[in-house]
Amino acid sequence: MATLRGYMAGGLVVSHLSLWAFLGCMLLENSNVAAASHTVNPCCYYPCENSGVCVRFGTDQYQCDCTRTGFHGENCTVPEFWTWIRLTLKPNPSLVHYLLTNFQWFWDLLNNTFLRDIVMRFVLTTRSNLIPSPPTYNTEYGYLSWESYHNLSYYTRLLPPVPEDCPLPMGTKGKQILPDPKVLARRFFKRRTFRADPQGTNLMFAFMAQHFTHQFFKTNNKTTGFTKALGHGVDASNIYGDTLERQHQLRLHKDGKLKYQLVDGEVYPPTVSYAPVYMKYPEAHPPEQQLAIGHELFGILPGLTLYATLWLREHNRVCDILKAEHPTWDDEQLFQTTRLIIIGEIINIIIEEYVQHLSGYFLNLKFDPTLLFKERFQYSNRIALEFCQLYHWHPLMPDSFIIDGDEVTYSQFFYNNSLIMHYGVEKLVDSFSRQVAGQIGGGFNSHEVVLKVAEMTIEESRAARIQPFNEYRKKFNLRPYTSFYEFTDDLEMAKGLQELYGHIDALEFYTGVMLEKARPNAIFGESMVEMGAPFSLKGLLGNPLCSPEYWKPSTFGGETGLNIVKEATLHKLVCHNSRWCPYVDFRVPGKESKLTPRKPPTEL
Ligand code: ISF
Repeated sequence: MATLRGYMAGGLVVSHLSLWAFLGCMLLENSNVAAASHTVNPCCYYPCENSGVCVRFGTDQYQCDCTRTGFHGENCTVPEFWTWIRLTLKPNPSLVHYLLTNFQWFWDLLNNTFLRDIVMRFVLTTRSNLIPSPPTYNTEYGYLSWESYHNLSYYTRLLPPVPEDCPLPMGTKGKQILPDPKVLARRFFKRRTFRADPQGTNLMFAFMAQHFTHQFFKTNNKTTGFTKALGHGVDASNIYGDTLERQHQLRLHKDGKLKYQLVDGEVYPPTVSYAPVYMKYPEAHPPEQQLAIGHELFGILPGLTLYATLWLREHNRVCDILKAEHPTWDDEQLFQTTRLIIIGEIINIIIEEYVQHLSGYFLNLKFDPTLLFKERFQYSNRIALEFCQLYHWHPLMPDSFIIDGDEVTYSQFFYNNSLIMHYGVEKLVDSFSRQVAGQIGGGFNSHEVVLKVAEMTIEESRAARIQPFNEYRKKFNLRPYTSFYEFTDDLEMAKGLQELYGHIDALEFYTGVMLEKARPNAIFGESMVEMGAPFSLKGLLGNPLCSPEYWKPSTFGGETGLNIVKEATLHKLVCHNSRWCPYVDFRVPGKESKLTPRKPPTEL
């Protein structure tokens, strides 16, 4: 806690703040807005820096708890000696990013030495250390509470909500009324002409992003801040269902396998008549065309059904392999062990290919849980509302879909499983891998059909009282922006945002991460990576499978199973489960990774 002297000095700051609060109230009264009291909650000023915790005392006083922040002083602004040394030596994130995305010759050398492990360990620990574990706040509790820790139905929160009694929606800066989400979406999010992602991200990536993240982002739309995905991480509930009941409906109960149907000799997810689970389809949709999948929404897009089909085939393929080695195992053990292998495969593909692509790094990322065995690291994870907000990447969606040379519009695409059966897995993978996705960051790139989602995300952030973008910049060790002109290079946008928000410190979180200028030749801006990567890596490595207790051959039924996990690739996922092997990658041809291929295709 701050010292007595610190606290007294804090009192001085408080009275200073109170004057402004008083003026604020006058203004409020003049503009006929009801104010709860004449003293403003001092925590509305976000006075505590460097992750200090603001606690209100009395009515107009506060204390910053700087414990273990490495700082002291009333607002946790004075670095301790070692903190000062660390900060002085620490390169800024833009420089680190520049180094990691340039000097290929250097990384090519490093990737083949023990230094790769050291750098990878450093990435994992520094990123994960930014995520509190055990988790802290949630939408209901802006202070630590047992309820918040214990109740898994909440998304956690990295920063507490803006206090209810603040004079302005974002605290003490900006306008009385936040901009209309519709206006924000139409003016700054809406696509003018399609802007391809400069990193060459394709639709295979876009659908993977959606398929993968929907296992842990299942917002309960009835109340803000709640989730239906109680696994809080990579649990493959998008494949196996998020309840035991659903899982049992999807299982064949023979040899550990999942139910399936054969169409022209090809394996596809079963119909809902055969595996009776709830799937969201338009009312008139005939049951024999409704496919039963782990996630109830995955019938919406054939890209998601495609991944559901691939994972279904992979699950049943692994069951056969396990059964051959363990003829005595019952259905349950084959199922459970296969599920662990599938989860391991997912984590591997996500780290070594998906995140590798997203990062644009020349450092060869490595999925190796043993890297953390000597580190202080908690094997647990709680999904945060901020992570969910960040991951709304709808600008990835193209204007239309080009499948085997045919142009397919959105209305022809939605709920249309016949596309999968008509073209087959191979042609879909090939087409999605060849079609470039939209750039996520920088604004003006959301297709009309997904524009509503941006609006809803902004509405959610308001209902949840998410703190301003600049507060999150500080939380993730980034310098807060001082103006909209620094935040974006687009003058029209800077001017518009200034007009609507009134102050850069009142800019909202989601608007901020999406509209921030993208890094040169990158898919999005600095904040998306610096804020998203910690959540992402903590979620992947915090999985129980990566813990010393689980990460051993026996967990996966022996060396064979462990090797399937260790050697999983997107290429194998597709080519082990299709008649012929299409072009498959997370980026369009011509933008292939300049890194040495992970596993040569000949190994298949
Ligand atoms: S997810 C995400 C970034 C933003 C969101 I939302 C990642 O998954 C990601 C994770 C790690 C990295 C990049 C992207 C790299 C390795 C890094 O840590 O810088």
